[in-house]
This record gives sequence, C-alpha cells and structure tokens, in this order.
Amino acid sequence: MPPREAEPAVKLAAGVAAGDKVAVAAALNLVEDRRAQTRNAVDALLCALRTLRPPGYGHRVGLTGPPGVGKSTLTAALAREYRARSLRVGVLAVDPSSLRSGGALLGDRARMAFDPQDEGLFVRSLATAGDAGGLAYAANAGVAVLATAYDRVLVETTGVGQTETDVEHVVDTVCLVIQPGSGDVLQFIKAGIMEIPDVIVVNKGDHGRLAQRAASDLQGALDRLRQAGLGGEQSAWTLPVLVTSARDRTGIDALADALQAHLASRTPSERAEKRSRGAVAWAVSLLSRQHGEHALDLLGGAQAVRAQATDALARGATPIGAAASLSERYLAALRAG
Ligand SMILES: Nc1nc2c(ncn2[C@@H]2O[C@H](COP(=O)(O)OP(=O)(O)OP(=O)(O)O)[C@@H](O)[C@H]2O)c(=O)[nH]1
Ligand SMILES: [Mg+2]
Repeated sequence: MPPREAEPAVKLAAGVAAGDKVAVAAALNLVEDRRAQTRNAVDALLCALRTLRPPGYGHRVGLTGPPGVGKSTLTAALAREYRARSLRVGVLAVDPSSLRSGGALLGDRARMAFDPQDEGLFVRSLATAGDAGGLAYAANAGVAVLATAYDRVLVETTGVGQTETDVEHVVDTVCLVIQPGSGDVLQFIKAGIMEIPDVIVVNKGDHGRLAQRAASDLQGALDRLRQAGLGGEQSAWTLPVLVTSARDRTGIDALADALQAHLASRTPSERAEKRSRGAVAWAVSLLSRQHGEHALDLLGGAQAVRAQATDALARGATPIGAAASLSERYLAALRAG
C-alpha cells in the first residue's frame, strides 16, 4: 500500500468502526468509484478496516431470489427485527440491472421506510450496471465497510443463477426468497440452485394455503434429494424452509432465529475458511474482469490462479492487492511471450 494512501484511510476506517454514518457513506462512495486511480485508496481502506474487527466478526446475510418476491420488504422487516434485538444493521441493495435506474432504487428505499434518526441502521443501494454477471466490485468492498460498522449486514440481490453464486462469496448465509404459486420450486431444483441457499423462505405467506403448500412441496423435494444423496454437502446443516409474510411481518422472528442457527452451525474456523474462499473468488474475478479469461489461462488455469491468490492473501494482501500482483504476473508472462 502506498504510504500516501494510508493516513486518510486509517481516519476513514476509524469513523466507520465508530458507526459514524457520514464516514460509512464516504467509505461507500469511495468503493463505488470505480476509476482505476481510486483502487489504491480502496485497498488502503480495506487494509485499515480489517485491523479494527476480529476476522469472524458479525454476520453477513444475502437475500436473493427472483424479481418481485418481496426481498426488499423482507429485508426491511428483518432489519427491524434485528433492531428490536438491539443489533446494529447495515443494508446493501444491489441492483444488477442497468435498465432499472434510480426509480426502482428509490422505491426500494421507500419500502425500507427507515428512520433517518436511527444511528443503528444504514441503508444503501448500489447500482451495478455494466458489471456483467453478478455482484459489483463495489459490493464486496461495500460489505467489508458495512461489516465493520454494523453487527448484521443484509445484502439484497435480484436474480437467479450467476448472482446467487456471486452473493455466496460475499456473505456467510444465503437466504433464497421465493413466492408461492410461481413454479419456482421445480425451477430451482432443476437448476441445481438448491445447493447454494442455507435458508429458503416462501414469502407472501398471507396468500394462505398456497404458501404452506409451496413450502411443503419444497420440503418434500429436499427430503427426496437428501435421501438420494443429492442434497449437497450441507451435512451439519439441514436446509430449512420457512414461510413469512414480509407485508404482515409474520415469521420474521423465526427467520432471524434460523439465520442465527445457520451461523451457529459453523465453527469459527469454518466461517473464516468460507470468508477466505470469498476473498479468493473476489481477487480472481477482479483479475478476469480486468484482463479476461485469457489471464487465467496464461497463469496456469483457474485452480493455479486461485492458489496464487490464496498465497497473496495469506501474506497479508487484500483481494485488491492480490489481484494487482496477479495482474503484474500476467503482464510479465505476456511480455515474456
Ligand atoms: N401480499 C404480500 N405482498 C408482499 C409481501 N412482501 C412484499 N410484497 C409486495 O410484493 C411487491 C414486491 O415487493 P418487493 O419487496 O419490492 O420485492 P423485491 O423482491 O425486492 O423486488 P425486486 O427488488 O424488484 O426484485 C410489492 O408490491 C410488495 O408490497 C408479502 O409478504 N405479502
Ligand atoms: Mg427489491
């Protein structure tokens, strides 16, 4: 890290750790600024942030699922539940579509209906337009910021497929939200998406029997998958299916409990391991976004690159620093022909 960058970063990070909303907003502005010349400042910020919290601190939860199932409403209800439990909450709503602009994001914010006076709640939308296939560069760093300032970080992302696999690397617990009567159950099983979520929520439970039916169909399908040995590697954790109504705020306490239970089902070293896998994935995706898949090939393939990123992180680099050293190695290999 260039020393010039360190001093303001240390000050900003201290403000973030103190939960100062102005500092949190400034840090998020910095990570959202994707110009190359701010990379060093973001790197310095990440370095400073990680000295301020123990490695496994807090709980990062991703809420993901198809458009319109009620993720924002549920996120708001869950944030409220956490506040009632005296937990400080940071919310990041990631909008992966370049077509849905300010309106949708503001709509989200309105639905969150948060109290601006509440120092323990922070809500921010990130547009990820142009960031093909998933969570933004900024989302990773944004979560690092919020996770320093708040006990719980909620990340809302829309979409099925790539976005889920990305959000998996950013959070400790993935909550898949679906709604009754949409044929989602079959669709998810077919897509093999069942291995990714840690908790499944059938929202709009106020639709009555339909929601209960969707939940029990889902539960049945999961049981059959498990019996057939296809239930994924989640041996210590049985994927729960919950019914909520974000609108009526029912089932939210049970959801908060289930999320907590998932966190508790992992040992501290398993949690740390998952976060390092996420850091490696981030470094590798920074590299391949900068130089394309060719960089991975030239550096010996995806697995070799992951190993190199793991080394760099173990030596104390941030994912941004690790990506930078991989990038140097790639450029050197290019020059060497
Ligand atoms: N009946 C009912 N409607 C709900 C519930 N939760 C959300 N809605 C409604 O469903 C619509 C979509 O809700 P959002 O929270 O914006 O859904 P979303 O998944 O965040 O949508 P996108 O971010 O656009 O993908 C809104 O009209 C909500 O009022 C619920 O529990 N019951
Ligand atoms: Mg939403």
